[in-house]
Amino acid sequence: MATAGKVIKCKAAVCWAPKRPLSIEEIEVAPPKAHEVRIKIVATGVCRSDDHVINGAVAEIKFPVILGHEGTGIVESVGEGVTDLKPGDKVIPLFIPQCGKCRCCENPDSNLCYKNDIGKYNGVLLDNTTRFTCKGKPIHNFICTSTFTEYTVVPDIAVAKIDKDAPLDKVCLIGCAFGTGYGSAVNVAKVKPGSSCVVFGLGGVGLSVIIGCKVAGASKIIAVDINSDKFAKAKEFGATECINPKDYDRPIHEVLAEKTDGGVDYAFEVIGNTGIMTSALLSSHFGCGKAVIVGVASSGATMTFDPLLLLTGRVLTGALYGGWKTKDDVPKLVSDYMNKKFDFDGLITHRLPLEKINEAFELLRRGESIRTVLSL
Ligand code: COD
Ligand code: ZN
Ligand code: ZN
Repeated sequence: MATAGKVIKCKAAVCWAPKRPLSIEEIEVAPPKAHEVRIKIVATGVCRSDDHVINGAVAEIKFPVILGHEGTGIVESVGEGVTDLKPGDKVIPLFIPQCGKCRCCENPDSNLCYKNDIGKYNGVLLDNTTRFTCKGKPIHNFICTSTFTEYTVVPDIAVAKIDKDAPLDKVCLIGCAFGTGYGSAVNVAKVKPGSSCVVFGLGGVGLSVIIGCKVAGASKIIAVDINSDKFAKAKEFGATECINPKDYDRPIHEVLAEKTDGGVDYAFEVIGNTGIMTSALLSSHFGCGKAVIVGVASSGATMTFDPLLLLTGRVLTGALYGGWKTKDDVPKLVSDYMNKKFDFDGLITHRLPLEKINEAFELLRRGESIRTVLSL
C-alpha cells in the first residue's frame, strides 16, 4: 500500500476529558512497530463501556483517549515480525489479546491474557508508547483496540483474521456485545438442552445471552428488565417470557422461584449492579443452579450474601468476553455467523456516520438503541 511506512492523517473521535462530548479531529497515526498492525477501521459499535469512560465512571483511564472496542477493519500495513496477518486481510481487533504464552493463555479454562489493559488502563501499546497524536499531543489507546478512528494501530496478539466474505458492518458486534453475551451462555454457563434460564438486563449483551441460551436448547428463557420497551426484541431473540420487576411488590427471585419449580438452572446478571448479582444468585436453584456475572460493577462495589447459598450446591461464576480465547475463537464465531448458526442482525437498531458519534451515545443513554453501528 502507498501509505505503508508513512504517517497517516485521518479523522477520529477524540475523548479529551470526561463528561464532555467526543470531538471529531484530524489525527496522525504512526506506522506500526514490530509485532503491531495498522488497521483501516470500517465499522464500529457504540458500547456501554465506552460511555462509562465518557461519563467519568472509570477513574483509572488516562486522557486524552480514542475509545471504541467493537469494530472491524482491513489491515493496511504490518510491522516487523508479524507473520499471520497481511495487508488486505479482514480483521476484528480484540479487547482481550491472546499472547499464547502467559499462565492464562496456557490454561484452557481462562481467556484473560496477561497482556490485557482492562482495569489497568495504561492506554499505551506493549512498548509503553502510543501511535496517535493530535494537535501535537499524544493520544492514548483504549484496551488494545481504539476503533473510533479511521486508522488504528494495535498489537498483533490483539487481532483476529476473519473470513474474507464476512460483512464487516455486521460482524463488528462479535467484537464485544454478541461475543460476550453468547459466550456467557454457551461457554461460561454451558447451558444444557431443556434447561431454564433467566437473563437480567436486555441491552445488546443481555439479548446476546438470550441468543446463546436458545442455541444451547434451553426450554425456558425468562427475560427481566425495568424497561418494558426491551421485551419485543427479547421475544424476537428467543425469550419465552418477559418480566418487569416494577410490576411486583415482592423480591424478583421469589417470583422466579414460583415460575421455575424452586429456581432456574442458569441466571445471568447483564447490568453491572451488585444488588441484581445477588438476585441472580438467589434466583438460581438451591441445589443445582448456576449464576453467571456478565456485567461489570462500578469500581469498589461489593456483594454480600449468606455462604449457605453456595454450600447447598449453587455455583457463582463469571468471565470477561464470554470466556472466549479471543484470537482462536473469534474467527470461528464469524464462521458460525456466516453458516447461520445464529443471527444477531436485529441487535443493530441504528446506523450513523462517525461524525454523529455523540448522537449514537445519546440514543444508548436514552435506552432507544440496542446497538448503533458507525461507518467510517
Ligand atoms: N433491573 C433490571 N434491568 C435493569 C436494571 C435493574 N435494576 N438496571 C438497568 N437495567 C437494564 C436497562 O434497562 C438496560 O436495558 C439493560 O439493563 C442494560 O443494557 P445496556 O444497553 O446498558 O448495556 P449492554 O447490554 O450494552 O452492556 C451491559 C454490560 C453491563 C454487560 C456492559 O456494560 C459490561 O459490563 N460488559 C461486560 C464487561 C466487559 O466485557 N467489558 C469490556 C467491554 S464491554
Ligand atoms: Zn463493550
Ligand atoms: Zn497471554
